[in-house]
Amino acid sequence: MNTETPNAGPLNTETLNTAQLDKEPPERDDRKRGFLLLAASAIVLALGVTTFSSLALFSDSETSADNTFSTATLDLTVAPASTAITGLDLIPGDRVTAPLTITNSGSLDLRYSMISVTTEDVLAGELVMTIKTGVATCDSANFGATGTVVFNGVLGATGPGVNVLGDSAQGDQPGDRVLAPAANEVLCIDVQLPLSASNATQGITSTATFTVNAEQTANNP
Ligand SMILES: [Ca+2]
Repeated sequence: MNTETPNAGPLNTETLNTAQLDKEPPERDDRKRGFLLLAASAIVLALGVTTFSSLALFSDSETSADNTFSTATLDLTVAPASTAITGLDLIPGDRVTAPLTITNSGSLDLRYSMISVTTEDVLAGELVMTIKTGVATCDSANFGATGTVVFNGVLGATGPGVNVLGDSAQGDQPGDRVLAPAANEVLCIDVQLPLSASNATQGITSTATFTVNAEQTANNP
């Protein structure tokens, strides 16, 4: 028994130390419980957030469809396209009269101008051309009775020609004429070789080309 006595101390000491380790002070127990409660709360909170995000979010979606864009057309028609007016073997005092119809065949307002270019300048410079709109009957006998004069001058000239109606330069110039979509107007053209024509005009042939230029009126001052 005595031989075991010297070991009793260390054994007891070890037992005591173990007991001390297992039994923590009351304050530390409280802190541990608090920590565990916090951790559990955090887990519950995290689970709660996850559940809320995946199951309880309302949403909605709507559309605005058929947003279409297209462009208009600018299209001018001149009729007849050739030999609108012809005067052959003229002598001083003769005149010829015929209509030329301008039609807006496109889908937007347009303004147009007209240039006359001839194949020579001598006869073209002595032939007198008068253009009217609103003539009830477009022939030589009735030309003077109705309508409004929109041009009075020579038949034309070699290139670049003569501005008969308005100006083909971009924009609105005096004499430019406006036509709405599907609208048309008849230009009644009267050409005469005046009694005062010079002898130099004998035996000459002059051919005129009337070129009509159109442009949009909107966004084009
Ligand atoms: Ca113009």
